[in-house]
This record gives sequence, C-alpha cells and structure tokens, in this order.
Amino acid sequence: MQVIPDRYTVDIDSWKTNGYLIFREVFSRSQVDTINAFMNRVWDHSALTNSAVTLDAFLDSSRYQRMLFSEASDETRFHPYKLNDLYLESEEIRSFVLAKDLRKVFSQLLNGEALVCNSLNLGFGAQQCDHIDTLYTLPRVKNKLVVSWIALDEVDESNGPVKYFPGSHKIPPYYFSNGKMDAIDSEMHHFQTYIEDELQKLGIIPKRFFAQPGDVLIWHGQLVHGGSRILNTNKQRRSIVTHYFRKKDYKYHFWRIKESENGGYYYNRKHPKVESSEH
Ligand SMILES: O=C(O)CCC(=O)C(=O)O
Ligand SMILES: [Fe+2]
Repeated sequence: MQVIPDRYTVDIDSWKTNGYLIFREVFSRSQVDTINAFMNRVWDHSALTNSAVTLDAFLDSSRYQRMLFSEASDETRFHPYKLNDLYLESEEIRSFVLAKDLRKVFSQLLNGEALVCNSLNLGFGAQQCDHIDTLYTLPRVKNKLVVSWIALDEVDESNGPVKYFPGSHKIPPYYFSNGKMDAIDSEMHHFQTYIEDELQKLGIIPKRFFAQPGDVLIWHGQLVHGGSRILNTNKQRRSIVTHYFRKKDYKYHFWRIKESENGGYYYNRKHPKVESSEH
C-alpha cells in the first residue's frame, strides 16, 4: 500500500531547530475572500453586536490609542491597526483560525489540543519592533504558546512583511525586575538590548515572510519577530494573528473553555480594557 505523505505532519526537528513552520495555501482564495468580505461587514459596523470590542489604532504614529471599536472613526481603517479578539465574537473567525488542518499541526507542536486565547485582525503591516509574544501572552506552562499568522493579502517587500529570526526561540528568556517574563513598559529597553546582543552572539540573520493569501506562518511563543517597514502605505496587508495556549493547561478554568462549531477550542474571556495597552 502506498503511503501518501500528509503535508500537515510536522517536521518536529525543523520546529525545534528553527522555531517556525510555513504552510502554503492552507486556505483557498474563496475562503480568504469570504473572511475579507466578513471583515468589510465588521468595518461597516454591521457584523458585530458587542460594543466592548477594542481597536489599537494608529500604530504608526504618536496618535496611537486603544479605543472601543464601536467609537472608531473611518480614518482608523486606513492606518495600521490591530482589531482585538474578534474570535470572541465571531464563529467565522473561530472556524478560520481553528481550521482542521491547522489544529492538527498545533496539537503536534503543543503536545495536546490548542486553545485560542487571543486574535488580532490587521489591515496593514504592524511595523512592530522586534519582540517575543510571551511578553504579552504568557502561557501557564513554559513554551506552550504557538502563534499563527495567516495572510489575507499578497505580501511582498512593499507592504511590511513579518520579519523573524530563525532559532531565536532558544535564547534564554529575559526576566524583568519582578522576576517575571511579562513586559514591564519602563524596562523594555533592557529587553531590547538583551535580545539584540543575543541575536548578534548567535549570528542570526532575519528572514521575511513573503506570502500569498491563504499562506500561514506558525511561530513558537519565544521566537523573536517584528514587522518590516511599510514602503507603500496604500497597500493593504490584511492578516490574522492568533495565539494558542494548550487546552489542558487551562482546565482549572474549565468554564471558560468553549468548543467552536466546527471543532477546536477557545478561551472565553472579557475583552481587554480600553485604558490598558497590551501590544
Ligand atoms: O503582523 C505583523 O506585522 C506582526 C504582528 C505581531 O508580531 C503581533 O501582533 O504580535
Ligand atoms: Fe508578535
């Protein structure tokens, strides 16, 4: 009997060495079109009923502000933004970020089922400085955070591709003055210096993720990454970034664990507060 290799069987050695994986054409053009059409309805303010949804607007300027999405002006859509946690509101988003093939990958990487704990819809490159996501989304169990980045537009050098540093997940974690790994804003410059020194010591050269709509980059929670500069500010770079914990690590909060209609799990929590800033 001929064994047909399954392209969603994870190359664990590559994951351990590099801290990322790339899967092309996970979603068809029509699936991407459906999500983009849904996002148009979100921006028409016809698709959401919960007015607690928050938007991090004007990421590219000193006008940066976290606000209620229901109060966001039309202008916010045309500057880099992060629209937070639509997974809490929408089965469309949940089914997308918990697609069966992706779940298969996550459970191999996490050694257990994945639990969506955060999602960000972006319209443009975020141009975020180099960071690791555990600064903002720390799992209960070390290394049990994976992140998916799903392209909803074509990405080339002009629209701010994600930049990532292969192997950087092996850099020992940075601990802030309170002994924890969660970011302390006033100490972030120490974190930056530490990471830059470590990257240099290891001689790690960054790569950029050029993509077609439907392609997916998956990274380890400790992988250093950021956003390249946007060269063409008119060119959209829609994407969804999703963070996944391991479900079994949250069983003590079992009442917050919900099952998505098409399979997979998500953590049902409150939207972030407008005063605070996460990313
Ligand atoms: O899409 C990007 O440019 C990177 C976003 C990112 O790193 C994040 O949201 O944590
Ligand atoms: Fe990130």
